[in-house]
Amino acid sequence: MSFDLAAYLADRRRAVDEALERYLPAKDAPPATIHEAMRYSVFAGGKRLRPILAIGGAEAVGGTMERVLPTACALELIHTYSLIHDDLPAMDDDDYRRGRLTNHKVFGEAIAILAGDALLTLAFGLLAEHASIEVVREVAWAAGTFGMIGGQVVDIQSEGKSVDAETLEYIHRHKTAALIRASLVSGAMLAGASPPALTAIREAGTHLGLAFQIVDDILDVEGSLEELGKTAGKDRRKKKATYPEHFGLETSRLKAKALIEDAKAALLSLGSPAEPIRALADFIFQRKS
Ligand code: GRG
Repeated sequence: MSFDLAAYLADRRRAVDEALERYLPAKDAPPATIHEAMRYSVFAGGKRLRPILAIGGAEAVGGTMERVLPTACALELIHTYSLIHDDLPAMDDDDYRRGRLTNHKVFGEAIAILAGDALLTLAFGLLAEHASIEVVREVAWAAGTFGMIGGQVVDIQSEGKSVDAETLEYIHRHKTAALIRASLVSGAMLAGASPPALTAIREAGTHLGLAFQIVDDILDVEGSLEELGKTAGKDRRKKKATYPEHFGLETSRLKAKALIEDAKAALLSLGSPAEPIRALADFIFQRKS
């Protein structure tokens, strides 16, 4: 029987949402505005891809979802903080995210900045309490200036310029791929993965992360506000460095597909427990939102 990814995603997403519900401060806990703003963006929908990858990373090496749930939630909180800040007028200046108005459109810029800061702070609090020091380090590097923030800096500095393929790959590997890889790796680390298993997971995460961002670039060209939950076509209007702009749509699709196959090949040595991540790899390529 083939693996039922839809059921797997629905089950893991429910568990992640229930845990997030527990970890986020109550909407009416004072000062209520900030807690409402945090919850507004976290519970606006979202695929929960990073937490599910953390769970899949653990399960691939014999671990359990329960052990990694707080870390999985921390990764989603960091991701949500990056979306809130990325949407600010000083950055991408977006009105829609996850199918609703962006955080600053509802709560104002000051609260949106603080909501992002608060989610990041809460995430590291959760990691400190429930993860290992190795995982805290992994996530900190992935989210920081040698990871996501570094990629965002080069992305912003490249707007309106024609960048070479190396810079484009640098942006994508850092802005997006670093946190995706850290998600898989953190789950596997907490589950006590052996060094060879961790190497395989790290390699798969590197390929998956880059493929994810290339597909994101393609969706920005081909998708709509209804499908994506955010304004489509923004990359072109903002003259962003993207794969379709640099290589064309068809070559970008081929590159993403090759990366997905590389990721699946890296996971072969882990056998059937890695089946959910292999199915997730295909999902990343086929997704429409
Ligand atoms: C502001 C520090 C800082 C970093 C911003 C990741 C990032 C860097 C910005 C997010 C904006 C963006 C569109 C990034 C490209 C790919 C990406 C992360 C898309 C959104 O991720 P999904 O599709 O979103 O997993 P959901 O809503 O499903 O969780």
